[in-house]
Amino acid sequence: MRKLVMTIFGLSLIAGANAFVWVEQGDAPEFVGGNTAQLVIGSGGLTEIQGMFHSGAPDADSYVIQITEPLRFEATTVGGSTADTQLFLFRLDGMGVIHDDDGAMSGDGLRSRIGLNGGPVMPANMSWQDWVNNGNLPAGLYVISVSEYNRDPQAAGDLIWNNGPFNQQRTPDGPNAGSPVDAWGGGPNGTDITYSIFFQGADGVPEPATMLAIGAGLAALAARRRRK
Ligand SMILES: [Ca+2]
Ligand SMILES: [Ca+2]
Ligand SMILES: [Ca+2]
Repeated sequence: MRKLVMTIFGLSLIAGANAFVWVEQGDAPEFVGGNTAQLVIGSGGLTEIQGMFHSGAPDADSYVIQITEPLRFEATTVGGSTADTQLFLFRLDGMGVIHDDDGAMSGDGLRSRIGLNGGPVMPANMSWQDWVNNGNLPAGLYVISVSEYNRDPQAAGDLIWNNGPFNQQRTPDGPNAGSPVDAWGGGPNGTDITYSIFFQGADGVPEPATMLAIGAGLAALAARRRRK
């Protein structure tokens, strides 16, 4: 049994040893509920997503991530793009959670920042810590979307978040704040431009195949021990 425990420990170390960067696969979709976001697969700590806004049409890119430490969670495009970005966080059911257009920290410029260092959560004007401790961001899976200003998520034909005020992270405050995202509108056709979203307190979604492989390895080990 001790050997088995050591093996499990070893496997979990291998699986969780390395923080990782996710690179957009193709063009990540615009989240409109269901499975319309790219799964960020991996474990050990998600530090960055690298992607691209594509020329020719307005582009929002959506990713499923895991928030592991809500109190210290942060996502920011500061230092990762020259574009005027926006960040939107959704629950898996499409309901808006929090959004920022232009970050609240001095020097953020037109780049975006949500989370611990994103300033008070508006319009409630609560500290990040109080807002999280009030049960607004339980650890788990979320969808994060990045877009170029002014490509915005909509519900039933109207905005989930108002366009302003800027330099604040805000919970949904638009005319359809209480409905799940079902479309995106507006935004520039733009040129190909790369972005990075930097994270803390986040991780990827464990890969089903990896989980199965580890499970199969353990099953084989257990069977071998039973034969002895
Ligand atoms: Ca893209
Ligand atoms: Ca896209
Ligand atoms: Ca912006």
